[in-house]
Amino acid sequence: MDLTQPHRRYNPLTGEWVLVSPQRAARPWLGAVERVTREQRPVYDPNCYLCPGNRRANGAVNPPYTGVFVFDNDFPALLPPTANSGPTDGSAHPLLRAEPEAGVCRVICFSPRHDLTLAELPPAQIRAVVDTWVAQCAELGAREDITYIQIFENKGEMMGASNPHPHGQLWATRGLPTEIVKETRGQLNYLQRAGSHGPLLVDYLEIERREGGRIIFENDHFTCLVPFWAVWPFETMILPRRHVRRLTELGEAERDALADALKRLTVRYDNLFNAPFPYTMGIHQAPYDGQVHDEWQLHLHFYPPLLRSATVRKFMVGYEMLAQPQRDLTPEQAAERLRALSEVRAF
Ligand code: H2U
Ligand code: ZN
Repeated sequence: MDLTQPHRRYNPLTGEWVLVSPQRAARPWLGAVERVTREQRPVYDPNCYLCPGNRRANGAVNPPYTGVFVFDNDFPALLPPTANSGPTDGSAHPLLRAEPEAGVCRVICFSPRHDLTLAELPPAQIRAVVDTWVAQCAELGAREDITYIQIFENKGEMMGASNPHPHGQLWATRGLPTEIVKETRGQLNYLQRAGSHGPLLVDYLEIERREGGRIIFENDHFTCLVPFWAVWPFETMILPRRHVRRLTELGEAERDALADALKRLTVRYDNLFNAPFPYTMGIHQAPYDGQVHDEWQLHLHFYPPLLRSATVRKFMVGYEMLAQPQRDLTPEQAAERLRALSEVRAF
C-alpha cells in the first residue's frame, strides 16, 4: 500500500480509525493565529492557590511543602460512595440509562516552584513525582470501592489548565471509564487471538523497534514513539520495554528511567516550537479490580494540540467530530521532527 496517498490507520487499542492525508500537508493556512504567552513567572506567586503556604479557593491553607504535594480536590467531580451509589434500580427506560459513580479526585503539585514545568524540574524531583504516582496507586488501588485510577496533567492555557503552577490530577473511580473499557477490550481481543506472542503493546513495541521510523528516543527501560495510529500531529506514547501491567510494578531503576523519559520528551516538545508546549498527558494502566489483567501493558499518552507553531493548533472539528479524526502530517514525519530536536531546553 502507498502510504503517501490518502489512507486509514487502525488503532488496535481503541478499535478506531484515523484518516491520513499526506498529500495535504502543504496547503495554505489562513486560520487563527493564537497569541503566545511567555511571561516570566515568579518562583513564588502570592496569588497562586497551589504555591506553598497559600490559601486555596475553599479556605484551606497549603503547608510549606518542599517536594511533591497532594491534596483532595476542593471541587471534586466525584464524591465518596453514598447510599445512593448502589446498583441501578432498573425502573427507568433502557434508553435512559444512568448509574451512580463515586470516587476520589486529587491534585498533585509537582514542585513548590511556581515558575517551573515538568521539563525544567531536576530529574530527582521528577522521580519524586513518579514515586508519588506509585504511592497513590498503591493506596487507592487497595480500596474496595476503587477499580480505576486515572493520573493526568493538563498543561498550558490552550488545554484549559487553570494555573501555570506545575501540577497534575488524579481521578479514581469505582467504575471503569470509557477509554479504559475500550483499551481493555482491544488488548484482551489481541491476547486471545491465535498468533499473538505477548500483550498487544509488547508485540507492538517489538515491531516499532525493528522498523525504527516512529521511535523518538529510548533509555534503559522505556521507549518513546509516535504511534502508527496517532491522531494529534505530535501525539506520542511512552512504553516500558518489559511487560508491566501497573505503575505499582515498577522497580527502582524503572522509576528513574520513567522520570528520565518524561524529562527528555517534555524538553523536546518545548524545543519543537521554541515555546512552552501544551498537552494533555496521562497514564494508562490495568484496572485495580482484583483481576490479573495480563492483557494490559502500562503506557503514557501525550496528546498535544499544536500543529505548526506555538500558536497554530489543530482543531478536532467538522469531519473529525462527525466522522473520524484526520491528519495531514504523517506519524513518521512527526517522529522525524521530534527525533531531530535537542534534549537541552533551548530557551
Ligand atoms: P487543572 O489541572 O485543569 O488546572 O485543574 C486544577 C484543579 O485544581 C481543578 O480540578 C482544583 C480545581 O478543582 N482546585 C482546588 O482543588 N483548589 C483550589 O483552591 C483551586 C483549584
Ligand atoms: Zn504557584
